Order: sequence, then structure tokens, then C-alpha cells
Amino acid sequence: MIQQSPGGGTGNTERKLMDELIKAWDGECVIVSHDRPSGAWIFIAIHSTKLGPAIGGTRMKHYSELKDALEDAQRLAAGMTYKWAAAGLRGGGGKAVIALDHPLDQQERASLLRRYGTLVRKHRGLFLTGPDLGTSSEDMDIIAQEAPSLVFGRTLEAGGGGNPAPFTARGIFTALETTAQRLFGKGGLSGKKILVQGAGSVGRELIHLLQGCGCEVLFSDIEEETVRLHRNEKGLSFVPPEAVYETACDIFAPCAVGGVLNEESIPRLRCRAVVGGANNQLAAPEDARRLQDRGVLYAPDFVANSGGAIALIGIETRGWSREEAMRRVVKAVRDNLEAIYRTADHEGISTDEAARRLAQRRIDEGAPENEDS
Ligand code: PPY
Repeated sequence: MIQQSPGGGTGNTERKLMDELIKAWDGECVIVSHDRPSGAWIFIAIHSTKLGPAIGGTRMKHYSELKDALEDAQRLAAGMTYKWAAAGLRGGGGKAVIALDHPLDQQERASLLRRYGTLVRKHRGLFLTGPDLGTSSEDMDIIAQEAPSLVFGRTLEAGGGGNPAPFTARGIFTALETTAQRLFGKGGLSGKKILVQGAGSVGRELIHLLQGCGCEVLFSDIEEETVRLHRNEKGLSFVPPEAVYETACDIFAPCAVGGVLNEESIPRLRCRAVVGGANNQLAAPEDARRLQDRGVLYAPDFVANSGGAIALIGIETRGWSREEAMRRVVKAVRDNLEAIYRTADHEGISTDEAARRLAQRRIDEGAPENEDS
């Protein structure tokens, strides 16, 4: 539950922390709205519009503190700036967070999404959105009723690109193959032990792809129902959440929450590489160096998980078929990651630093659309 004073505002300390977050941020602006009927707070963080209008998903969930919702929006928006730039697409970085005050029934949820759609429309194309954690293609249909042509990832029936998860998973799978080839040579992923943290919409698809190529898949999740399904029906080995970091595996694939690679978890890792789909996997920039020092090869998250974003933009603005989108995703992720690993090696820098340099170069040049991506 969001800490609120009786007047519905936030407490003084929290207010100060939020002031600090906004002052310290290197992004352009944050649009803040309090949705009175539902009590939800909405943050639309616009990190950079240098390459184009800000485009990023809408995340909807509960936060134990409101400042965490603001910080999430800001960090995720910055990630989108790098994601679009690295992919060679003309999009700016933005992300929206709808921080729920209490659980909503279907009707309340739909009305909130409509009011949110109106808010997006009022900004006249500064920010375009799509599905993210806690929102679906069906939710995008509702938002798009109020904000036509500003929403990606609507249902196929409504004429949208649908659920991006299969494309995101394919991109992560490609990142795993590219990384395995670098580490283990020709045999690649075959026979390798991969630990997938989080079997949600993307994790589930990834597990399916890994099973199809002769990997030994371990998984972890916090949802009882998901654990039951994967353990009993799919026969996968389950790793309890508290044992994930010290479990020996070839590649660790975080596909759940952000911030899992930190000062405390990195020394415990027993894997050769980290390649996953979660956004903002590094808790702090220096964690990239910590991984490097431990000899763990890290596929920068905004490259490994860019498949969904690339596919939705291609399908909805360039007329790509789903097959073509899949091909483009594979090529973009593989080419970028190979270049990043090469640069990191040559320059003796972390892979995260190499990926940021690649993206920053495209931002500084105001890079034209990469027709290959
Ligand atoms: C992400 O990749 O994190 C996204 O937010 C994907 C996305 C893609 C297209 C529109 C909005 C969000």
C-alpha cells in the first residue's frame, strides 16, 4: 500500500525523496498524475526524445512506497533510450508506471485505463506506449480507445501486434546462443544447464525454446501455481528462490524482477554467464565490473530483451510480417551482442559499458534508422 497522509497526499519524507529522485535524474521530465477515483498514481518518465518520441511500456502494479514507483519509471525509461538506440530504431526513451493503491475490480481497472489513455492523448505524441509488467494487449485496446495511434501491442483482433512475449523470448534465446557460442564454441547451447529465474509470460516461452535445443533447464518462480505447472507437468527441476544465486549452472537467465545482480548476489553466482530478459538487472552501474571481475559474461539487458520492442515497432509501423519480425529480432540481437562482446574484449571494458557506448554513439550521431535491424 502506498504510504499516504490522511489528505491523500504523500508523507513529507517520501515527498523529499521524490524531489531528490527528480532533481538527480538525467532525463527530460516526469509527468505525474494522481487518479482520484482509483487512488492510483501515474508517472510517465520521459528520459530522452533525442532520437524520436518517447516509447515505452506501461507497468501497472503495487509498490510498497510511492518513491519506488517513480524510481522504477525513471530507470526503465532510461533503459528504453538505450534499447531503441542500440536497436538502431528511431524511438526515444520513456516508460509509464501506474502505482495501484489497492486491488481493483475489472470495471474500476478499465476506467482507470481509459483515464490513463486520456492523459497519454493530452500529451499529443510526446509519449507512445505498449504492454509491460501487469498490463496486457487487452489493456492496450482500452487505452487506445482514448489515445488512438499512440498505443502499440493491441490485440491482433483490434489490428495491433499482439503479445510481444514470443519475440522477446526469441531475442533472449538468440542472446543465449550467441553467448554460448562465445564461451563454449561450436556446441553452443546443446547439453548446457540453463537456470531461468521467473516463468512468467517471457520466461515460459524461453523455457520452451531451450527445451527444444537439448538444454538442461532449471527454473525458479515465486508463484505456487507456476511452480506446480512447470515441475509436475513439464518435469523441470525447480530451484527454490532463495537458492537461485548459488545454484551451479552454465548460464543464469533472470526473467523476473530487476536489480538481481548486486553486491550481495554477484559473489554467490556459480555460472559462466548471465543472459536474461528482466529489465534493469544490474542494481548499480558498478555491478557490471563486479561481474567482469568474477569472470561472468553479462549480456546487457537492454540488448538481450529488445526483441519485443523491435518486433512491435516493425510490425505496426513498417508492415513487417510476424516471420520477418522474428528474423529481424534474431539478427539485431546477434549482431549487436557480437559487436558488444568484441568491443568489451578489445577495450578491456565491461560488456555493459560497451553496450552503452554503442547506444550513446547512435544517440550522439542522431543515428538514422538502421534498415538492417
Ligand atoms: C520494453 O521492451 O521494455 C518495452 O517497453 C516494449 C515496448 C515496445 C513498444 C511499445 C511500448 C513498449
